[in-house]
Amino acid sequence: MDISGLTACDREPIHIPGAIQPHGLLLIVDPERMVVAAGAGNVEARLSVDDFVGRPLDDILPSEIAARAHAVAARRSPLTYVGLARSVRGELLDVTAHLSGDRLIVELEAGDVDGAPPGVLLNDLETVAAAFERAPTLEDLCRVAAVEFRRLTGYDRVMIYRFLDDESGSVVAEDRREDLRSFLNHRFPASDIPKQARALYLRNPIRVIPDIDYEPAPVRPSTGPEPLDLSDASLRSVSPIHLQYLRNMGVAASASVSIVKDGALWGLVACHNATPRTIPYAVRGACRALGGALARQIKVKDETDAFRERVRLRSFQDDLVSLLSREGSLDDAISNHVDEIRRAFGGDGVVILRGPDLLTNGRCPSYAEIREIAAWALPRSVETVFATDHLLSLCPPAQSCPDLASGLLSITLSTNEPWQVIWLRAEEIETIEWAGNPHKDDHGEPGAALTPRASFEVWRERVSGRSRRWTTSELEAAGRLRSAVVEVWQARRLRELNRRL
Ligand code: BLA
Repeated sequence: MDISGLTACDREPIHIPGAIQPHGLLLIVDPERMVVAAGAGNVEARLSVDDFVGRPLDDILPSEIAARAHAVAARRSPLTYVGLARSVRGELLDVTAHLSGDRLIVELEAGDVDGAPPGVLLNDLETVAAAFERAPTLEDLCRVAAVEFRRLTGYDRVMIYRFLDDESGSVVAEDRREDLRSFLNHRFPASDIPKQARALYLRNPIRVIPDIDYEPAPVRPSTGPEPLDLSDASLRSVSPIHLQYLRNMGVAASASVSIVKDGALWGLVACHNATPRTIPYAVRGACRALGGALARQIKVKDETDAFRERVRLRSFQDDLVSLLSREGSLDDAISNHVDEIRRAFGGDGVVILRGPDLLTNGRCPSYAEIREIAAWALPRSVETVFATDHLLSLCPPAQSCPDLASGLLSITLSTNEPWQVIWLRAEEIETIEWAGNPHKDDHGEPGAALTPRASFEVWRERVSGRSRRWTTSELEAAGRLRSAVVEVWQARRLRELNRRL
Protein backbone atom coordinates (compact mmCIF):
# COMPACT_ATOMS: atom_id res chain seq x y z
CA MET A 1 0.00 0.00 0.00
CA ASP A 2 1.19 3.48 -0.80
CA ILE A 3 1.74 5.70 2.24
CA SER A 4 0.97 8.90 0.32
CA GLY A 5 -2.67 7.83 0.02
CA LEU A 6 -2.47 7.90 -3.76
CA THR A 7 -3.45 4.74 -5.58
CA ALA A 8 -1.79 3.53 -8.77
CA CYS A 9 -4.87 4.82 -10.59
CA ASP A 10 -4.31 8.30 -9.18
CA ARG A 11 -0.77 8.34 -10.59
CA GLU A 12 -1.47 7.74 -14.26
CA PRO A 13 -0.31 10.96 -16.00
CA ILE A 14 -3.44 11.42 -18.09
CA HIS A 15 -2.57 14.99 -19.16
CA ILE A 16 0.47 13.94 -21.25
CA PRO A 17 -0.66 10.98 -23.35
CA GLY A 18 1.46 12.03 -26.39
CA ALA A 19 -1.50 11.23 -28.64
CA ILE A 20 -4.98 12.36 -29.59
CA GLN A 21 -8.28 10.72 -30.49
CA PRO A 22 -8.22 10.45 -34.27
CA HIS A 23 -11.61 12.01 -35.06
CA GLY A 24 -9.85 15.39 -35.16
CA LEU A 25 -6.52 16.94 -36.11
CA LEU A 26 -4.01 18.69 -33.90
CA LEU A 27 -1.33 21.17 -34.92
CA ILE A 28 1.40 22.31 -32.54
CA VAL A 29 2.54 25.76 -33.48
CA ASP A 30 5.44 27.99 -32.44
CA PRO A 31 3.43 31.08 -31.39
CA GLU A 32 6.26 33.53 -32.19
CA ARG A 33 6.83 32.50 -35.77
CA MET A 34 3.42 30.88 -36.29
CA VAL A 35 5.13 27.87 -37.84
CA VAL A 36 3.85 24.30 -37.34
CA ALA A 37 6.27 22.23 -35.23
CA ALA A 38 4.32 18.97 -34.96
CA GLY A 39 0.87 17.51 -35.44
CA ALA A 40 -1.36 14.51 -34.88
CA GLY A 41 -4.15 12.78 -36.75
CA ASN A 42 -4.63 12.38 -40.44
CA VAL A 43 -3.47 15.92 -41.25
CA GLU A 44 -2.02 15.12 -44.67
CA ALA A 45 -5.16 13.55 -46.10
CA ARG A 46 -7.79 15.79 -44.50
CA LEU A 47 -5.96 19.07 -45.17
CA SER A 48 -4.39 17.88 -48.45
CA VAL A 49 -0.82 18.74 -47.45
CA ASP A 50 2.26 16.63 -48.09
CA ASP A 51 4.20 17.71 -45.10
CA PHE A 52 3.13 20.10 -42.38
CA VAL A 53 6.25 20.34 -40.18
CA GLY A 54 8.01 23.68 -40.63
CA ARG A 55 5.15 25.20 -42.65
CA PRO A 56 3.59 28.54 -41.63
CA LEU A 57 0.09 27.98 -40.21
CA ASP A 58 -1.46 30.31 -42.78
CA ASP A 59 -0.11 28.04 -45.53
CA ILE A 60 -2.30 25.26 -44.19
CA LEU A 61 -5.33 27.14 -42.85
CA PRO A 62 -7.15 30.26 -44.15
CA SER A 63 -5.14 33.35 -43.20
CA GLU A 64 -7.92 34.94 -41.08
CA ILE A 65 -8.11 31.77 -38.97
CA ALA A 66 -4.31 31.68 -38.59
CA ALA A 67 -4.42 35.39 -37.57
CA ARG A 68 -7.08 34.73 -34.93
CA ALA A 69 -5.04 31.79 -33.61
CA HIS A 70 -2.06 34.13 -33.37
CA ALA A 71 -4.16 36.60 -31.36
CA VAL A 72 -5.08 33.79 -28.92
CA ALA A 73 -1.35 33.27 -28.30
CA ALA A 74 -0.60 37.01 -28.05
CA ARG A 75 -3.44 37.60 -25.54
CA ARG A 76 -2.87 34.31 -23.75
CA SER A 77 -6.61 33.65 -24.08
CA PRO A 78 -8.16 30.40 -22.84
CA LEU A 79 -9.42 27.87 -25.42
CA THR A 80 -11.04 29.97 -28.14
CA TYR A 81 -13.06 29.22 -31.25
CA VAL A 82 -11.14 30.73 -34.16
CA GLY A 83 -13.33 29.82 -37.12
CA LEU A 84 -14.81 27.34 -39.55
CA ALA A 85 -12.37 26.22 -42.25
CA ARG A 86 -13.30 24.51 -45.51
CA SER A 87 -10.63 22.00 -46.48
CA VAL A 88 -9.52 21.49 -50.09
CA ARG A 89 -11.65 18.33 -50.04
CA GLY A 90 -14.65 20.44 -49.05
CA GLU A 91 -14.85 19.28 -45.42
CA LEU A 92 -15.99 21.93 -42.94
CA LEU A 93 -13.82 21.99 -39.84
CA ASP A 94 -14.35 23.79 -36.52
CA VAL A 95 -11.02 25.27 -35.43
CA THR A 96 -10.06 26.13 -31.84
CA ALA A 97 -6.79 27.32 -30.34
CA HIS A 98 -5.23 27.51 -26.89
CA LEU A 99 -1.79 27.77 -25.33
CA SER A 100 0.01 24.93 -23.61
CA GLY A 101 3.24 26.20 -22.07
CA ASP A 102 5.14 27.89 -24.88
CA ARG A 103 3.21 26.09 -27.61
CA LEU A 104 0.03 27.07 -29.41
CA ILE A 105 -2.29 24.11 -29.88
CA VAL A 106 -4.68 24.30 -32.82
CA GLU A 107 -7.43 21.64 -32.95
CA LEU A 108 -9.67 20.85 -35.91
CA GLU A 109 -12.83 18.77 -35.81
CA ALA A 110 -15.61 18.05 -38.27
CA GLY A 111 -18.12 20.93 -38.17
CA ASP A 112 -21.77 20.22 -37.44
CA VAL A 113 -23.24 20.68 -40.91
CA ASP A 114 -26.63 19.16 -40.04
CA GLY A 115 -26.84 20.66 -36.57
CA ALA A 116 -29.38 23.14 -35.25
CA PRO A 117 -28.62 26.76 -36.24
CA PRO A 118 -26.99 28.84 -33.45
CA GLY A 119 -30.24 30.79 -32.91
CA VAL A 120 -32.13 27.59 -32.12
CA LEU A 121 -29.39 26.42 -29.77
CA LEU A 122 -29.38 29.76 -27.92
CA ASN A 123 -33.17 29.71 -27.58
CA ASP A 124 -32.96 26.19 -26.22
CA LEU A 125 -30.38 27.29 -23.67
CA GLU A 126 -32.66 30.04 -22.38
CA THR A 127 -35.64 27.70 -22.15
CA VAL A 128 -33.67 25.04 -20.30
CA ALA A 129 -32.05 27.53 -17.91
CA ALA A 130 -35.56 28.80 -17.08
CA ALA A 131 -36.74 25.20 -16.48
CA PHE A 132 -33.80 24.73 -14.09
CA GLU A 133 -34.90 27.82 -12.18
CA ARG A 134 -38.48 26.58 -11.92
CA ALA A 135 -37.53 23.16 -10.50
CA PRO A 136 -38.78 23.28 -6.90
CA THR A 137 -36.26 20.88 -5.34
CA LEU A 138 -32.74 19.63 -5.95
CA GLU A 139 -34.17 16.25 -6.96
CA ASP A 140 -36.46 17.82 -9.57
CA LEU A 141 -33.62 19.98 -10.83
CA CYS A 142 -31.36 16.97 -11.41
CA ARG A 143 -34.18 15.07 -13.12
CA VAL A 144 -34.85 17.96 -15.50
CA ALA A 145 -31.11 18.28 -16.15
CA ALA A 146 -30.77 14.59 -17.12
CA VAL A 147 -33.65 14.91 -19.59
CA GLU A 148 -32.36 18.16 -21.11
CA PHE A 149 -28.75 17.02 -21.45
CA ARG A 150 -29.99 13.87 -23.13
CA ARG A 151 -32.09 15.90 -25.57
CA LEU A 152 -29.14 18.18 -26.30
CA THR A 153 -26.49 15.47 -26.78
CA GLY A 154 -28.74 12.75 -28.23
CA TYR A 155 -26.92 10.17 -26.06
CA ASP A 156 -28.74 6.97 -24.96
CA ARG A 157 -28.21 7.49 -21.27
CA VAL A 158 -27.54 10.63 -19.25
CA MET A 159 -26.88 10.53 -15.52
CA ILE A 160 -26.37 13.24 -12.92
CA TYR A 161 -23.55 11.84 -10.82
CA ARG A 162 -22.91 13.42 -7.41
CA PHE A 163 -19.67 13.07 -5.44
CA LEU A 164 -20.07 12.17 -1.76
CA ASP A 165 -17.78 13.00 1.18
CA ASP A 166 -15.60 9.91 0.67
CA GLU A 167 -15.25 10.75 -3.04
CA SER A 168 -17.38 7.84 -4.10
CA GLY A 169 -20.38 8.95 -6.12
CA SER A 170 -24.04 8.26 -6.61
CA VAL A 171 -26.32 8.54 -9.64
CA VAL A 172 -28.97 10.99 -8.39
CA ALA A 173 -30.92 11.32 -11.65
CA GLU A 174 -31.04 9.47 -14.93
CA ASP A 175 -32.75 9.67 -18.31
CA ARG A 176 -32.18 6.69 -20.58
CA ARG A 177 -33.36 4.71 -23.56
CA GLU A 178 -36.09 2.52 -22.17
CA ASP A 179 -34.49 -0.83 -22.94
CA LEU A 180 -31.30 0.00 -20.98
CA ARG A 181 -30.92 -1.08 -17.36
CA SER A 182 -31.02 1.69 -14.79
CA PHE A 183 -28.08 2.98 -12.73
CA LEU A 184 -30.30 5.31 -10.69
CA ASN A 185 -29.20 5.48 -7.01
CA HIS A 186 -26.24 3.21 -7.71
CA ARG A 187 -23.00 3.99 -5.95
CA PHE A 188 -19.58 3.95 -7.65
CA PRO A 189 -16.27 3.91 -5.73
CA ALA A 190 -13.84 6.86 -5.74
CA SER A 191 -11.28 4.88 -7.75
CA ASP A 192 -13.55 4.87 -10.84
CA ILE A 193 -12.70 8.55 -11.36
CA PRO A 194 -9.20 8.97 -9.89
CA LYS A 195 -7.88 12.12 -8.22
CA GLN A 196 -5.93 13.55 -11.15
CA ALA A 197 -8.94 13.06 -13.43
CA ARG A 198 -11.16 14.94 -10.98
CA ALA A 199 -8.57 17.74 -10.79
CA LEU A 200 -8.45 17.91 -14.58
CA TYR A 201 -12.24 18.01 -14.86
CA LEU A 202 -12.34 20.98 -12.51
CA ARG A 203 -10.13 22.87 -14.93
CA ASN A 204 -11.57 21.53 -18.20
CA PRO A 205 -15.34 21.21 -17.95
CA ILE A 206 -16.22 18.84 -20.81
CA ARG A 207 -14.76 15.77 -22.51
CA VAL A 208 -16.02 13.48 -25.21
CA ILE A 209 -14.88 10.04 -26.31
CA PRO A 210 -16.90 9.58 -29.52
CA ASP A 211 -15.63 6.04 -30.12
CA ILE A 212 -13.94 4.05 -27.35
CA ASP A 213 -12.38 1.64 -29.89
CA TYR A 214 -10.29 4.35 -31.49
CA GLU A 215 -6.63 3.94 -32.40
CA PRO A 216 -4.66 6.77 -30.65
CA ALA A 217 -2.95 9.11 -33.15
CA PRO A 218 0.54 9.97 -31.82
CA VAL A 219 1.97 13.50 -31.90
CA ARG A 220 4.62 13.46 -34.63
CA PRO A 221 7.42 14.22 -34.71
CA SER A 222 7.57 13.48 -30.97
CA THR A 223 7.94 16.65 -28.89
CA GLY A 224 11.12 15.21 -27.33
CA PRO A 225 11.81 14.84 -23.63
CA GLU A 226 9.44 17.71 -22.75
CA PRO A 227 5.99 16.06 -22.85
CA LEU A 228 3.22 18.16 -24.34
CA ASP A 229 0.54 19.02 -21.79
CA LEU A 230 -2.82 18.25 -23.40
CA SER A 231 -4.92 19.08 -20.29
CA ASP A 232 -7.03 21.60 -22.20
CA ALA A 233 -7.13 19.81 -25.54
CA SER A 234 -10.55 18.47 -26.53
CA LEU A 235 -8.90 15.73 -28.57
CA ARG A 236 -6.64 14.45 -25.74
CA SER A 237 -6.28 10.69 -25.93
CA VAL A 238 -7.83 9.21 -22.79
CA SER A 239 -6.62 6.63 -20.30
CA PRO A 240 -6.71 3.06 -21.73
CA ILE A 241 -7.91 1.87 -18.31
CA HIS A 242 -10.93 4.08 -18.61
CA LEU A 243 -11.58 2.85 -22.16
CA GLN A 244 -11.57 -0.73 -20.85
CA TYR A 245 -13.93 0.35 -18.05
CA LEU A 246 -16.38 1.70 -20.60
CA ARG A 247 -16.01 -1.47 -22.69
CA ASN A 248 -16.82 -3.53 -19.59
CA MET A 249 -19.91 -1.37 -19.08
CA GLY A 250 -21.05 -2.02 -22.66
CA VAL A 251 -20.62 1.62 -23.68
CA ALA A 252 -19.28 2.71 -27.12
CA ALA A 253 -19.18 6.50 -26.62
CA SER A 254 -18.90 8.54 -23.44
CA ALA A 255 -19.00 12.21 -22.53
CA SER A 256 -19.07 14.09 -19.27
CA VAL A 257 -19.66 17.68 -18.20
CA SER A 258 -18.31 18.99 -14.90
CA ILE A 259 -20.68 20.44 -12.32
CA VAL A 260 -18.55 22.91 -10.37
CA LYS A 261 -20.07 24.48 -7.27
CA ASP A 262 -18.09 26.96 -5.16
CA GLY A 263 -14.85 26.00 -6.89
CA ALA A 264 -15.24 22.28 -6.12
CA LEU A 265 -16.34 19.41 -8.35
CA TRP A 266 -19.89 18.71 -7.08
CA GLY A 267 -20.54 16.08 -9.73
CA LEU A 268 -20.65 15.22 -13.41
CA VAL A 269 -23.25 14.94 -16.09
CA ALA A 270 -22.24 11.49 -17.38
CA CYS A 271 -23.44 10.52 -20.86
CA HIS A 272 -23.23 7.11 -22.54
CA ASN A 273 -24.08 5.86 -25.99
CA ALA A 274 -24.25 2.24 -27.10
CA THR A 275 -22.84 3.11 -30.53
CA PRO A 276 -20.13 5.64 -31.48
CA ARG A 277 -21.44 9.21 -31.30
CA THR A 278 -19.74 12.57 -31.18
CA ILE A 279 -20.81 15.93 -29.75
CA PRO A 280 -19.92 18.78 -32.11
CA TYR A 281 -18.22 21.95 -30.88
CA ALA A 282 -21.36 24.15 -30.76
CA VAL A 283 -23.30 21.56 -28.75
CA ARG A 284 -20.33 21.16 -26.41
CA GLY A 285 -20.45 24.94 -25.86
CA ALA A 286 -24.17 24.64 -25.02
CA CYS A 287 -23.37 21.76 -22.63
CA ARG A 288 -20.74 23.89 -20.90
CA ALA A 289 -23.17 26.75 -20.48
CA LEU A 290 -25.88 24.42 -19.14
CA GLY A 291 -23.36 22.78 -16.80
CA GLY A 292 -22.74 26.27 -15.35
CA ALA A 293 -26.48 27.02 -15.11
CA LEU A 294 -27.06 23.68 -13.40
CA ALA A 295 -24.28 24.31 -10.86
CA ARG A 296 -25.70 27.78 -10.06
CA GLN A 297 -29.18 26.37 -9.53
CA ILE A 298 -27.82 23.56 -7.32
CA LYS A 299 -26.24 26.28 -5.19
CA VAL A 300 -29.49 28.26 -5.10
CA LYS A 301 -31.49 25.16 -4.03
CA ASP A 302 -28.92 24.31 -1.34
CA GLU A 303 -28.97 27.87 -0.02
CA THR A 304 -32.78 28.04 -0.04
CA ASP A 305 -33.01 24.78 1.93
CA ALA A 306 -30.40 25.99 4.43
CA PHE A 307 -32.18 29.34 4.75
CA ARG A 308 -35.57 27.71 5.45
CA GLU A 309 -33.98 25.48 8.07
CA ARG A 310 -32.23 28.44 9.68
CA VAL A 311 -35.45 30.48 9.86
CA ARG A 312 -37.28 27.54 11.47
CA LEU A 313 -34.56 26.99 14.06
CA ARG A 314 -34.25 30.69 14.81
CA SER A 315 -37.95 31.14 15.46
CA PHE A 316 -37.89 28.09 17.75
CA GLN A 317 -34.93 29.58 19.59
CA ASP A 318 -36.62 32.98 19.97
CA ASP A 319 -39.73 31.29 21.44
CA LEU A 320 -37.66 29.21 23.82
CA VAL A 321 -35.54 32.11 25.01
CA SER A 322 -38.60 34.27 25.63
CA LEU A 323 -40.11 31.41 27.66
CA LEU A 324 -36.94 30.96 29.67
CA SER A 325 -36.62 34.67 30.33
CA ARG A 326 -39.95 34.78 32.14
CA GLU A 327 -39.91 34.38 35.87
CA GLY A 328 -40.19 30.91 37.34
CA SER A 329 -37.67 28.13 37.50
CA LEU A 330 -35.45 27.73 34.49
CA ASP A 331 -35.52 23.98 34.96
CA ASP A 332 -39.31 23.98 34.91
CA ALA A 333 -39.35 26.05 31.74
CA ILE A 334 -36.95 23.64 30.07
CA SER A 335 -38.71 20.50 31.31
CA ASN A 336 -42.08 21.78 30.12
CA HIS A 337 -40.71 22.18 26.61
CA VAL A 338 -38.38 19.22 26.36
CA ASP A 339 -40.44 17.61 23.62
CA GLU A 340 -40.14 20.73 21.41
CA ILE A 341 -36.42 20.91 22.18
CA ARG A 342 -36.03 17.36 20.95
CA ARG A 343 -38.11 17.80 17.82
CA ALA A 344 -36.63 21.15 16.79
CA PHE A 345 -33.28 19.45 16.30
CA GLY A 346 -34.65 16.24 14.79
CA GLY A 347 -33.55 14.10 17.75
CA ASP A 348 -35.02 10.65 18.31
CA GLY A 349 -34.24 11.24 21.96
CA VAL A 350 -33.08 14.15 24.11
CA VAL A 351 -31.48 14.11 27.55
CA ILE A 352 -31.11 17.02 29.93
CA LEU A 353 -28.72 16.41 32.80
CA ARG A 354 -28.23 18.84 35.65
CA GLY A 355 -26.14 17.60 38.55
CA PRO A 356 -27.89 14.50 39.85
CA ASP A 357 -31.12 15.22 37.90
CA LEU A 358 -31.82 13.59 34.57
CA LEU A 359 -34.70 14.30 32.25
CA THR A 360 -35.34 12.32 29.06
CA ASN A 361 -37.75 12.61 26.17
CA GLY A 362 -38.23 10.36 23.13
CA ARG A 363 -36.22 7.18 22.66
CA CYS A 364 -33.24 7.09 24.99
CA PRO A 365 -30.85 4.47 26.42
CA SER A 366 -30.98 3.40 30.09
CA TYR A 367 -30.05 5.97 32.77
CA ALA A 368 -26.76 4.11 33.43
CA GLU A 369 -25.86 4.20 29.74
CA ILE A 370 -26.85 7.86 29.46
CA ARG A 371 -24.61 8.77 32.40
CA GLU A 372 -21.63 7.10 30.76
CA ILE A 373 -22.27 8.64 27.36
CA ALA A 374 -22.79 12.09 28.92
CA ALA A 375 -19.52 11.82 30.92
CA TRP A 376 -17.75 10.95 27.64
CA ALA A 377 -19.36 13.88 25.79
CA LEU A 378 -18.86 16.51 28.52
CA PRO A 379 -15.16 17.35 27.94
CA ARG A 380 -15.78 17.35 24.20
CA SER A 381 -18.52 19.97 24.35
CA VAL A 382 -17.27 22.47 26.91
CA GLU A 383 -16.91 25.66 24.91
CA THR A 384 -18.32 24.28 21.72
CA VAL A 385 -21.00 22.11 20.16
CA PHE A 386 -19.99 18.48 19.73
CA ALA A 387 -21.72 16.35 17.14
CA THR A 388 -21.15 13.03 15.42
CA ASP A 389 -23.14 10.70 13.19
CA HIS A 390 -21.00 7.68 14.09
CA LEU A 391 -20.89 7.64 17.88
CA LEU A 392 -20.35 3.88 18.14
CA SER A 393 -16.88 4.00 16.66
CA LEU A 394 -15.85 6.85 19.01
CA CYS A 395 -17.57 6.21 22.33
CA PRO A 396 -17.34 2.70 23.85
CA PRO A 397 -20.33 3.18 26.23
CA ALA A 398 -22.58 3.80 23.21
CA GLN A 399 -21.82 0.41 21.74
CA SER A 400 -24.43 -1.30 23.88
CA CYS A 401 -27.25 0.80 22.40
CA PRO A 402 -26.61 1.51 18.70
CA ASP A 403 -30.30 1.50 17.89
CA LEU A 404 -30.75 4.47 20.24
CA ALA A 405 -27.49 6.41 20.10
CA SER A 406 -25.61 6.28 16.81
CA GLY A 407 -25.74 10.05 16.46
CA LEU A 408 -25.12 12.58 19.22
CA LEU A 409 -25.27 16.38 19.49
CA SER A 410 -24.18 17.81 22.83
CA ILE A 411 -24.04 21.26 24.40
CA THR A 412 -22.86 22.15 27.89
CA LEU A 413 -24.72 24.94 29.66
CA SER A 414 -22.53 24.81 32.75
CA THR A 415 -19.53 22.67 33.62
CA ASN A 416 -19.89 23.07 37.42
CA GLU A 417 -22.97 21.01 38.00
CA PRO A 418 -22.59 19.84 35.13
CA TRP A 419 -25.55 20.92 33.04
CA GLN A 420 -25.82 19.34 29.59
CA VAL A 421 -28.32 18.90 26.79
CA ILE A 422 -27.75 15.88 24.56
CA TRP A 423 -29.75 15.01 21.45
CA LEU A 424 -29.56 11.43 20.22
CA ARG A 425 -30.26 9.93 16.84
CA ALA A 426 -30.94 6.26 16.19
CA GLU A 427 -28.93 4.09 13.87
CA GLU A 428 -30.08 4.22 10.27
CA ILE A 429 -29.09 1.07 8.50
CA GLU A 430 -28.49 1.94 4.90
CA THR A 431 -28.34 -0.50 2.04
CA ILE A 432 -26.01 0.82 -0.62
CA GLU A 433 -26.45 -0.55 -4.09
CA TRP A 434 -23.02 -0.49 -5.66
CA ALA A 435 -22.53 -1.05 -9.39
CA GLY A 436 -20.12 -3.95 -8.80
CA ASN A 437 -18.31 -4.89 -5.60
CA PRO A 438 -16.14 -1.87 -4.67
CA HIS A 439 -14.08 -3.86 -2.12
CA LYS A 440 -13.00 -6.56 -4.52
CA ASP A 441 -9.44 -5.69 -5.41
CA ASP A 442 -9.40 -6.54 -9.07
CA HIS A 443 -7.27 -3.52 -9.96
CA GLY A 444 -4.21 -5.77 -10.32
CA GLU A 445 -1.16 -6.47 -8.16
CA PRO A 446 1.35 -3.65 -7.54
CA GLY A 447 3.51 -3.39 -10.63
CA ALA A 448 1.09 -5.38 -12.75
CA ALA A 449 -1.05 -3.73 -15.42
CA LEU A 450 -3.97 -1.82 -13.92
CA THR A 451 -7.41 -3.03 -14.82
CA PRO A 452 -10.82 -1.54 -14.11
CA ARG A 453 -13.66 -3.50 -12.58
CA ALA A 454 -15.14 -6.10 -14.87
CA SER A 455 -18.61 -6.33 -13.35
CA PHE A 456 -21.28 -3.71 -12.80
CA GLU A 457 -23.82 -6.17 -11.37
CA VAL A 458 -25.69 -4.76 -8.39
CA TRP A 459 -23.78 -5.51 -5.19
CA ARG A 460 -25.59 -4.67 -1.98
CA GLU A 461 -23.79 -3.51 1.13
CA ARG A 462 -25.38 -2.99 4.52
CA VAL A 463 -23.86 0.01 6.28
CA SER A 464 -24.53 0.17 10.03
CA GLY A 465 -23.41 2.26 12.98
CA ARG A 466 -24.41 5.61 11.49
CA SER A 467 -27.25 8.01 12.09
CA ARG A 468 -28.71 10.74 9.92
CA ARG A 469 -26.17 13.57 9.71
CA TRP A 470 -26.49 16.81 11.69
CA THR A 471 -26.83 19.77 9.34
CA THR A 472 -24.70 22.90 9.58
CA SER A 473 -27.87 24.86 10.46
CA GLU A 474 -28.59 22.47 13.35
CA LEU A 475 -25.04 22.82 14.67
CA GLU A 476 -25.21 26.62 14.42
CA ALA A 477 -28.59 26.67 16.14
CA ALA A 478 -27.32 24.42 18.95
CA GLY A 479 -24.43 26.85 19.49
CA ARG A 480 -26.81 29.83 19.58
CA LEU A 481 -29.16 28.01 21.95
CA ARG A 482 -26.27 27.34 24.32
CA SER A 483 -25.20 31.02 24.37
CA ALA A 484 -28.80 32.20 24.76
CA VAL A 485 -29.55 29.93 27.73
CA VAL A 486 -26.23 30.78 29.39
CA GLU A 487 -27.05 34.50 29.00
CA VAL A 488 -30.54 34.16 30.45
CA TRP A 489 -29.18 32.13 33.33
CA GLN A 490 -26.38 34.59 34.08
CA ALA A 491 -28.78 37.55 33.94
CA ARG A 492 -31.02 35.81 36.46
CA ARG A 493 -28.15 35.05 38.79
CA LEU A 494 -27.09 38.69 38.64
CA ARG A 495 -30.62 39.84 39.44
CA GLU A 496 -30.78 37.44 42.41
CA LEU A 497 -27.42 38.67 43.69
CA ASN A 498 -28.53 42.29 43.41
CA ARG A 499 -31.74 41.49 45.25
CA ARG A 500 -29.80 39.91 48.09
CA LEU A 501 -27.39 42.83 48.45
C1 BLA B 1 -12.39 8.72 -16.11
N1 BLA B 1 -14.31 7.58 -15.06
C2 BLA B 1 -13.76 8.56 -15.82
C3 BLA B 1 -14.79 9.44 -16.28
C4 BLA B 1 -15.97 8.97 -15.79
C5 BLA B 1 -15.68 7.78 -15.07
C6 BLA B 1 -17.32 9.63 -16.00
C7 BLA B 1 -14.61 10.69 -17.11
C8 BLA B 1 -14.40 10.39 -18.55
C9 BLA B 1 -15.69 10.21 -19.29
O1 BLA B 1 -16.42 11.18 -19.47
O2 BLA B 1 -15.96 9.08 -19.74
C10 BLA B 1 -16.54 6.92 -14.37
N2 BLA B 1 -18.56 6.89 -15.71
C11 BLA B 1 -17.90 6.77 -14.55
C12 BLA B 1 -18.82 6.47 -13.52
C13 BLA B 1 -20.04 6.42 -14.08
C14 BLA B 1 -19.87 6.70 -15.47
C15 BLA B 1 -18.51 6.25 -12.10
O3 BLA B 1 -20.78 6.77 -16.30
C16 BLA B 1 -21.26 6.11 -13.37
C17 BLA B 1 -22.43 6.40 -13.78
N3 BLA B 1 -11.19 3.74 -13.66
C18 BLA B 1 -11.34 2.60 -12.92
C19 BLA B 1 -10.07 2.28 -12.34
C20 BLA B 1 -9.18 3.25 -12.75
C21 BLA B 1 -9.90 4.17 -13.58
C22 BLA B 1 -9.82 1.12 -11.44
O4 BLA B 1 -12.37 1.99 -12.76
C23 BLA B 1 -7.74 3.39 -12.46
C24 BLA B 1 -6.89 2.37 -12.39
C25 BLA B 1 -9.32 5.27 -14.19
N4 BLA B 1 -11.23 6.75 -15.01
C26 BLA B 1 -9.93 6.38 -14.87
C27 BLA B 1 -9.10 7.37 -15.49
C28 BLA B 1 -9.95 8.33 -16.03
C29 BLA B 1 -11.29 7.94 -15.71
C30 BLA B 1 -7.59 7.37 -15.52
C31 BLA B 1 -9.55 9.55 -16.80
C32 BLA B 1 -9.78 9.37 -18.27
C33 BLA B 1 -9.22 10.54 -19.00
O5 BLA B 1 -9.83 11.64 -18.96
O6 BLA B 1 -8.13 10.36 -19.58
